[in-house]
Amino acid sequence: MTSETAVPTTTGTTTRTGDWPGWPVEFAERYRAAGHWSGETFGGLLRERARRFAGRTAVVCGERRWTYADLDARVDRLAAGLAGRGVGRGDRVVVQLPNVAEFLQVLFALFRLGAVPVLALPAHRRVEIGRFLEQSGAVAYVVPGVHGGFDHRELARELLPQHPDLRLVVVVGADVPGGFGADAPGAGGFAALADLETDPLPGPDPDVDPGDLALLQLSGGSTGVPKLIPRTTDDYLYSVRAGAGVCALDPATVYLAVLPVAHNFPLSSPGVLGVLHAGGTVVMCPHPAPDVALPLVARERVTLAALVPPLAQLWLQAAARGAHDLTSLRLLQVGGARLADEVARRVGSVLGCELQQVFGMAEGMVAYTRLDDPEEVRTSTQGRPVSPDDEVRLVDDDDVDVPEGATGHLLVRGPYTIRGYYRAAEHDRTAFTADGYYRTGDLVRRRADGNLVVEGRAKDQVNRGGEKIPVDEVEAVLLAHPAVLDVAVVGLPDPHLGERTCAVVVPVAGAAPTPAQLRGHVRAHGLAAYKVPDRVEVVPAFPHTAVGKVSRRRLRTLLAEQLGEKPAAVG
Ligand code: OOB
Repeated sequence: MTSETAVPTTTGTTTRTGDWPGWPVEFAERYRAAGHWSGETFGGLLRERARRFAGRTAVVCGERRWTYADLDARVDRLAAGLAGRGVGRGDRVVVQLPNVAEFLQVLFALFRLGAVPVLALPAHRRVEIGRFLEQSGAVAYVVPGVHGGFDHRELARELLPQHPDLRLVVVVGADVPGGFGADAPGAGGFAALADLETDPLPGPDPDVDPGDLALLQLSGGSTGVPKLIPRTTDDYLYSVRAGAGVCALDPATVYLAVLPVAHNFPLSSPGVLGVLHAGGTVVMCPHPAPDVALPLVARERVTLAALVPPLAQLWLQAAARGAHDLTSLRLLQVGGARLADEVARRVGSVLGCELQQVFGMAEGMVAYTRLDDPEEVRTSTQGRPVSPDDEVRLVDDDDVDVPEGATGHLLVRGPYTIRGYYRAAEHDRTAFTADGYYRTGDLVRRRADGNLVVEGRAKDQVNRGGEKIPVDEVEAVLLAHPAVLDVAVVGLPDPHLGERTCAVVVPVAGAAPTPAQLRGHVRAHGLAAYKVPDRVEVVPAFPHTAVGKVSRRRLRTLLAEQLGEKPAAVG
């Protein structure tokens, strides 16, 4: 990766490299002058916190507790080991780890080297990981041994020959006693993380340019192949710092990491990075189910947690049974998908804590309800952007601003919202406006008090309880099945998940594929399990729109009628 160079573009000069567009220089200057882009680095941040909070607990994982000094020292030892294996500044490294302390060690070791983590989710499988390796040109892949019954070493073995840039596989779990990889001892011929650790490099930390890439996040995707999201140190650290401020994090904060920590919400909104920024404690939760999470809340006196709506509902049900001491909990963040107002209203009384709604995206903008907002705002809106320099527009199909209070397409621009994807210049032309706003695909209304309400979605994506499914990706896989003539994947309302997926399939003449065969086909193709359609309906033909396109809206209505359900309130 080349460091920041100024390249003239149609919008003026930007902080772009060849691989991703940065911000126009006048914006960059404004964000620096406002103090948003502070020039601080993640590696430097941990170093400073380790000095200030040396003996305080940074992370709890099972029975293991690492102080800030421990974490910092382990990060140094791993950074030295990775450097010894040739991982350096600008190198991309796909990191696919569950919620374990080593996630933070790996992340900060890469930050310290100026290398760029590509943050895969544990649920991703051959197709997704293969794509991340290819799109990023990653030199290394960090995996657990066996997690959730899946052997990641086998996947690495399969992918290695297909990706010539990939030269190092690091296995973490094999060395955690009693941990998530205990059933699969051994790194399977790859480098075990513990064996990589070595004496810290002498001399000062490598130079890291805060304008360079800090990490690559993943987009939920709606059209084509899901894209990588280039986040710089300046912009990401600002969103973390601002989020930590809005949530009033401090050294007494004990955060339970329930959602997969690689996701932007539990990572940076303000998430585990915000907690480390504040000198608090991160408690890694090995599984999101209430019977695992709630005893941890009680044991570690957790003050803060972040959930998606279906999990919030499960927590409410479990907490109502009263078996666990949840008195330490101060704040519950819920986001990633629309939280129903009636569920929102129950959080305070059942869990005995405040609710904060969070509406954000890995591409940047994050809105929060504020801690001192009236109850009505916290239970029926998704809050307002965290930065005074977040710019929000609500427009109609022709990009004309809708009247105040009306619902429109949400466009966002600001100091931590990307100006384009990684190596995807062609796609950027439609994903962003000419003046740099990101088209979120969300249908949003802004109330007179400035709070946003998410009313629906215009993008071809299903939001399955916070997990984003690009429908055309699943459709393409189903179309490859010999018995499938045509297919449309739509979201159906689901009382628990908000939405679940239904693949509507038109078979080729004479064929009669069964739902089980088609679901098995998607799974065998190597997609993450959450993308396997929840339901498959085989129909003789589709309803079409006036222009001959399949009408997803009509399909949803027909299916809902057939199933006796209300259609999902999405575009
Ligand atoms: C978060 O990030 P992503 O990138 O997985 O998904 C972004 C999309 C948004 O465009 C919107 O469609 C949906 O997820 N969404 C919500 C929501 N929060 C996200 N829809 C309705 N209500 C909400 N509260 O999901 C994400 C990133 C950072 C913080 C929080 C969530």
